[in-house]
Amino acid sequence: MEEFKVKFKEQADKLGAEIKTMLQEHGNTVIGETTLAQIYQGMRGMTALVTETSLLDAQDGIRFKRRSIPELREQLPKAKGGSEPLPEALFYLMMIGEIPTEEDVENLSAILQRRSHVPTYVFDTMKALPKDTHPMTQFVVGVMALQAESVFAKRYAEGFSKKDYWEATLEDTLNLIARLPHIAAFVYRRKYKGGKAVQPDGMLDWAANFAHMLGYDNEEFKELMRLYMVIHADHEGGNVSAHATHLVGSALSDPYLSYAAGMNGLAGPLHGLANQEVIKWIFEMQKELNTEAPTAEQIGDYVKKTLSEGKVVPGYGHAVLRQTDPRFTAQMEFGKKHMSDDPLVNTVWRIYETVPGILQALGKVKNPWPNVDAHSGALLVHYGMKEYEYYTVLFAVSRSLGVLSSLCWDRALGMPLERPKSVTTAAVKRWLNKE
Ligand code: FAM
Repeated sequence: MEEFKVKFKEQADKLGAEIKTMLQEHGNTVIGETTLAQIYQGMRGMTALVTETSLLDAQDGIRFKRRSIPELREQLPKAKGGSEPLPEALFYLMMIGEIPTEEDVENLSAILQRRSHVPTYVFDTMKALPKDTHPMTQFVVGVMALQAESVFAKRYAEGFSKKDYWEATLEDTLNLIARLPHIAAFVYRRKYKGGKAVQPDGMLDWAANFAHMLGYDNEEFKELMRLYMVIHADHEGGNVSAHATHLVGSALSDPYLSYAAGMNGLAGPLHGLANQEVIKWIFEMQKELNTEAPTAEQIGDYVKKTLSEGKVVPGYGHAVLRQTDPRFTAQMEFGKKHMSDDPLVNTVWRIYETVPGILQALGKVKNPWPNVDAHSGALLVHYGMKEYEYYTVLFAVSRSLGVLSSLCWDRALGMPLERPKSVTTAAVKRWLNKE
């Protein structure tokens, strides 16, 4: 068995034993209360899930095994000559719980390289779709076609022991993560570059090879992809894509089915699709105002117009965060380092100076600050990737690292079927003696 798998199993067994003891001693401890409002309002603030990979703090943002985004950028191994963290290293951290050595990361990159072949029938299935189909739909169809390769589904059909679920889940996870950049690049090249594929380069790390297959060989773009794949990977367990993956996985649907379910959620405009909405909104503003660099006053008027039309300002607000998202800040730092005079990037920064005050003044928006999606598009456009409908696919490739490592933890810890209780409003009225 690969050393990576052995190490993960050791960690999982240790944690599993701790949880067992904890539940024996404290299983009846009350950890919170639920109000009527919470069950009608998207379960905000209701603690109801366990996710081992990351934890979100409303003020400090996301932490992966206690490491913040700035700490990850500093501590995770980098590519040779690069200064951004390697996403393989983050995956290792989420699975093993410690910062990997350079050698650990090289081994993991090699494991992924070996597993990266995508069968032709997957591409043929995707080719059957009209080219103008949304990139997220093409991507998820590719993932679903690949489901035929699931080791978990095959072993389950043959009949296998519960104690081996984790290994088949990890097999599928590694295979899927290895193959996703190929499926994603195929969507991009097919839809926007006349179908001309770029062959993978086995010498490159996972994110750099993805950039290469997309057709971007600029070293800075590769660095951007490494950063992008790290910061979008996970955001604890309650967000739509993580929760959907976990929920579907709890039915013992294999990792392909579970991940595809999560990515259908990521494709929603209030979640991952917001990154395409942001750049679309900025392009429309530039067009309407007939300038590449609108002033703060012009931006303010445009924001008010957006709100008066009953629309949200994309890239601003968050269900949990109550501060500027550190993932936004990391991208801003990348922008300052590599493209400080880019007009579009400067517009993103001017929007940042303008929007929070306006949203705050509405009195109802709980978080007026930017989230991860407010910045990502402008960086991509700088390197020539203007096809904003594609952006959520990049997010999806990155999100695989978090939601699939979580799924491995679910299976290794023997997490059960998720089945919360629901009620009708008539039942609620009876509780309240209104009927
Ligand atoms: N622009 C205008 N109004 C906003 C707003 C924004 N950016 N963010 C929140 N509001 C409104 C919201 O529509 C609601 O209004 P009503 O009461 O009239 O329905 C009110 O403020 C209270 O909402 P909230 O409690 O502050 O936010 P929620 O927790 O319900 O929703 C978001 C959170 C992210 C869905 C919401 O802030 C939003 O729609 N933002 C814009 C879309 C976006 O950027 N999504 C990406 C989220 C990102 F982190 C990700 O998943 N990738």
